[in-house]
Amino acid sequence: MQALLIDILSDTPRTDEIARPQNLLAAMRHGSLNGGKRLRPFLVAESARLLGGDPKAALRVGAALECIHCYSLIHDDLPAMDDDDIRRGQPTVHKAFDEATAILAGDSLLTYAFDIIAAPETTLPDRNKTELVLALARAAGAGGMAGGQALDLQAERQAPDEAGIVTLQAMKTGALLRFACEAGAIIAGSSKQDRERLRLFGQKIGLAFQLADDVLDITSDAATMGKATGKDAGRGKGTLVALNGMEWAEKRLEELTTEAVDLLAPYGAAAQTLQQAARFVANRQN
Ligand code: GRG
Repeated sequence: MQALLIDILSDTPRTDEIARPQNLLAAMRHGSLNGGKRLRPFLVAESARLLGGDPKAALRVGAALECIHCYSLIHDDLPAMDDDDIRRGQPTVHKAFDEATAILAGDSLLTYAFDIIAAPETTLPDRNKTELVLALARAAGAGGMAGGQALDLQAERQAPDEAGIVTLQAMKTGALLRFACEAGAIIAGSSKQDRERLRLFGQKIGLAFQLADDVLDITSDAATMGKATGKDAGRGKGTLVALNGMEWAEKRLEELTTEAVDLLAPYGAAAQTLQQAARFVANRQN
């Protein structure tokens, strides 16, 4: 993954590109090559492997998804959004460069994601590529992650109820994780039933991921997380943990993990790694 991203973000312009400004590329590298768990590409690779999809294509789709994830972090850290100085234990992109460069680095990573999938090096049938582009656009756009971020900003002015928080989180964090798992089925050209199963698995993981994040915001520290903690309470932000308490959150995390693991039971031992990933998401420490 790292080698592929380094190659994609090289200074050398590709066919039909005019030039690659070095400062912009450096900012994109800063925001995408400096650490990170690479959870989303891992889920793409593993869900594709489970269903017999091409591993090289899965790696490229994983890289595309990671570019979108990194763009979202760069923009989320901007003063107009979450206003953070540290991400992945490093200065955020607007701190290491400047705000305008951080905006453009995010824009360019977002755009590269679709370049990576559409490029001839992603050796999948056109039909599968189109489905991937459509599913990723919907996961990242106004009806997915970006829309979730808009609802999150709105929530600072008017606290949503529990259903509102679940919707916001399913969009802001869940949509990309759901896509990560569904992408494996699209890459493999799987049946509707397999695709739906992986999509549901991704949905459970998405809910668990955000719930764990809300717990860690209270229980962890900046050194472990590589970013500021205690921000939700500081802003009086309505999270499911704030609403229902820590004991409820721990029980809900267990429920979601069991539901996710059970969804993959029909695949037997071949699904073990994805099932472990579901446990990791709920029990992660950063
Ligand atoms: C700006 C359009 C736009 C969207 C921002 C992703 C996001 C939406 C905001 C990030 C805020 C946040 C901390 C959300 C909690 C869940 C989350 C996405 C955490 C970071 O993901 P990890 O833990 O990060 O997978 P690494 O660094 O490991 O890749």
